[in-house]
Amino acid sequence: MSSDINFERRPRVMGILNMTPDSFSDGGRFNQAQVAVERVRQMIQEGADIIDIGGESTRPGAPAISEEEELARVIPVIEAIRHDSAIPISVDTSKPAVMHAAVAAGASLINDVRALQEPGALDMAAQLGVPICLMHMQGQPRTMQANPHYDDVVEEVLAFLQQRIELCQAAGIAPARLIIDPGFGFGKTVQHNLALFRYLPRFVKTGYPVLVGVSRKSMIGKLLGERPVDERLAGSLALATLAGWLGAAIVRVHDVRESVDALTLCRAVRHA
Ligand code: PT1
Repeated sequence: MSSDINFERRPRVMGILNMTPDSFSDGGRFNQAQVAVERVRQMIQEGADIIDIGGESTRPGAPAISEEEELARVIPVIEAIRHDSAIPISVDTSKPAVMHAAVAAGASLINDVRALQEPGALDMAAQLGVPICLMHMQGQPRTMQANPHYDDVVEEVLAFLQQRIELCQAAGIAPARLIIDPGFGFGKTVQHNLALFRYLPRFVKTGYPVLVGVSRKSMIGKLLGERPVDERLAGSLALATLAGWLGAAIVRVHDVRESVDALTLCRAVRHA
């Protein structure tokens, strides 16, 4: 578990595929799957290493959705992508039934923003045998930005992830299957997010691969003076580059081509 190992290759780029209604205004599940397959083809061409598919919006203020709705949003899309290409698929879910159906449909990574805390999730993940990303969140998406509080955000997030890792091991999940994520924007102020970013090496030093998701997030908007979401590319690339420099193993992004370029240059300097 050497922390230097993450500098050997450029970080993997995880391309985001949102199957939430805010990203698809028009109805029709078949049409949505077709559009999704096209978008995935494009991200593959741009150099994506993994595609992350989520049906539950977890951005601040987003409401919970039912299992039925989440299954209907993601499973046909995973099937369509699996039929079209061999790209590794990650499923962004906290629900055991969605994890099960997604892996059966061809997903090979579980990305859980609730770190397997939902009833049945830990046992389901153990049983499915795929890698798992454990993310930290304070609260729930709908209310998490109301009043985030920590005495020491870095220590508390690290301790939470260590505790989840231990519970995973007790449930029979091998450490080699685990990825950790500080959860940028999930119940955190801008100052909390910056502290976590600054101390990313503490997470890297655990030896677990670290996933960083900051693409287009409101912390970038706030740090640039309330910049709207469609004007956050340069900010997103700056943070993707820094994440690579600090040892992140996976960077979760909307803008795949630009992020691959940034991380390729980051690696070139790292190796000079
Ligand atoms: C993430 C992540 C995720 N982020 C992982 N999965 C989202 N592993 C979804 C904002 O402040 O960072 N890591 N799945 C998206 N969630 C958010 C949160 C989107 C905050 C936007 C914001 O703008």
